Amino acid sequence: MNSNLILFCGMAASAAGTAVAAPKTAPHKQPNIVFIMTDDHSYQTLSAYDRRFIKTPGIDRIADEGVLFTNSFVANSICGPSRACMLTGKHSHINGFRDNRDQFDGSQQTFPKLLQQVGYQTAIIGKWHLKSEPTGFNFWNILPDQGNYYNPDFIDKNGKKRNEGYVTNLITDFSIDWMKQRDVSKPFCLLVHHKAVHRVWMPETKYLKLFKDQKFPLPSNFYDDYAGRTAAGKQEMSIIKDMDLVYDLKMLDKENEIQSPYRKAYQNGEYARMTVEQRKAWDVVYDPIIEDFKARNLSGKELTEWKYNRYMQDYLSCVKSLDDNVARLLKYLDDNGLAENTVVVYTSDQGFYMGEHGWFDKRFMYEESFRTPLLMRLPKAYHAHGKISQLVQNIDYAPTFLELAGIQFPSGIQGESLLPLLKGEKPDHWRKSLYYHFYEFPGEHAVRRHFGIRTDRYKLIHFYNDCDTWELYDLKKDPMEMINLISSLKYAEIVKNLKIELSALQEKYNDPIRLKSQAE
Ligand code: SGN
Ligand code: CA
Repeated sequence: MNSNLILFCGMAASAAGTAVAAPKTAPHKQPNIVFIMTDDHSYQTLSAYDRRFIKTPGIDRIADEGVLFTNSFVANSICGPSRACMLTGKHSHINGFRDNRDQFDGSQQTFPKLLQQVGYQTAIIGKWHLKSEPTGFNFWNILPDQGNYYNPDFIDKNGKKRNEGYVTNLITDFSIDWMKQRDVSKPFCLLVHHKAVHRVWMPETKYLKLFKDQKFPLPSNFYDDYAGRTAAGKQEMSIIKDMDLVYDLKMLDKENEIQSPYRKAYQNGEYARMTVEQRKAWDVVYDPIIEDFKARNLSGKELTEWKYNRYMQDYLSCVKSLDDNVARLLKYLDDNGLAENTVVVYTSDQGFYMGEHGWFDKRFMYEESFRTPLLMRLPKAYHAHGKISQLVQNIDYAPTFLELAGIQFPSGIQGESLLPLLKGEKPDHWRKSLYYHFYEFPGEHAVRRHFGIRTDRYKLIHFYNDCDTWELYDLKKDPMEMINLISSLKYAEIVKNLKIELSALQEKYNDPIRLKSQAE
């Protein structure tokens, strides 16, 4: 076991945190909640945050008419764990779902269950990825595991059924269908949880050509050499090394000349799911790209940059369908008199690398995957508009939804209600630092286990398990996190104080894995 850690085995997973009193007078009747979450949607590809790559007017509308959180983060940057944090308002070591191989304990308290107790109708449609059957929902219709882009299977209480169509459209169709048949006398909470934009980024046929001829600028740190960052050098999520020509980039040549260990996985997987018509539309666009790619016989830097571009083209096309569908959902709320009393939330289960550090995927506590988009449109009674810059985390959603519904939420929830921020207040006591813990190692993409703390300016990370390293970043001077300052004498005092604060967070959140002493 790593010398920097003490494992408090058997420590009760009792929850830290304080109960928050219910608002004395509810500002209005219980609002409906539409909680839209996408999978792996980077803030870099959402124009409310970043206008370099794509315009997303459908999603941006939520922030234009509401608020945009500019410092929104997750607690553990990977799918299942993120979802468990959101449902419970608790960190992974408390809700028990540390990595994607775990199974969610559905008997525990979640915000949908608590909403049901005060009369809400609850539903989840789309990606679930928590293995156990959903609990706390009056209706659920979920994708098995990761789900598929084309003609996906969905599972509801009656079993599994294949549905013809594109997954992002289907999830929206089913969500609207559910709203149509709900009991209109009750408030509702609907979780619209998309599969897109998860690997392997299969665009909808109508958008196959959208970015076909577009070139995207490489991030400034694309050719990172990982100097001074051991764990970053050991990952397996590099566009150069790990992004597969056939599986990820769709170069399934008929002549079977492009070598790939994952050829069959793509051919018998997503590609095989298409109908004859869909595949025809697909091949009409991809066959010439494949032909051109083979003719150019690229290597070295040229091949790398071709791969980056190809990745961006498919990823962004999937974002386009998401944007259309968010616009469609908002229109349904408008057309049915629901816009005024419905909280609309848009987020992703984590951020994603668009080539920063040379990567795709997530997991690291570095900014691109630690951050996640968060946009909210509020009922009339909440006055905040524009940008909210306080540090917020996905464990905050559960207490926020509960407080919006007028529930005095039970102690044990570790997140903070965002309500004061949504009312336009600037509370002095707001958190000054965030805690993060990632566990999935050994595992796909080989990101080492780590925990850390982030303040508005600094980030301290400790990698452990088969790695024993510390990293410090001064985010003001080095926003791309290229210079590890852990050994810099100039920062020694900052490191000392951050370690003290990190220890305090581990104690506050009751993490059984802790620093042995603050002095380390
Ligand atoms: C799959 C992907 C990985 C991805 C994990 C977790 N491989 O295993 O690239 O990191 O999901 O993603 S794939 O070959 O199946 O596409 S998560 O968002 O569900 O956590
Ligand atoms: Ca994800």
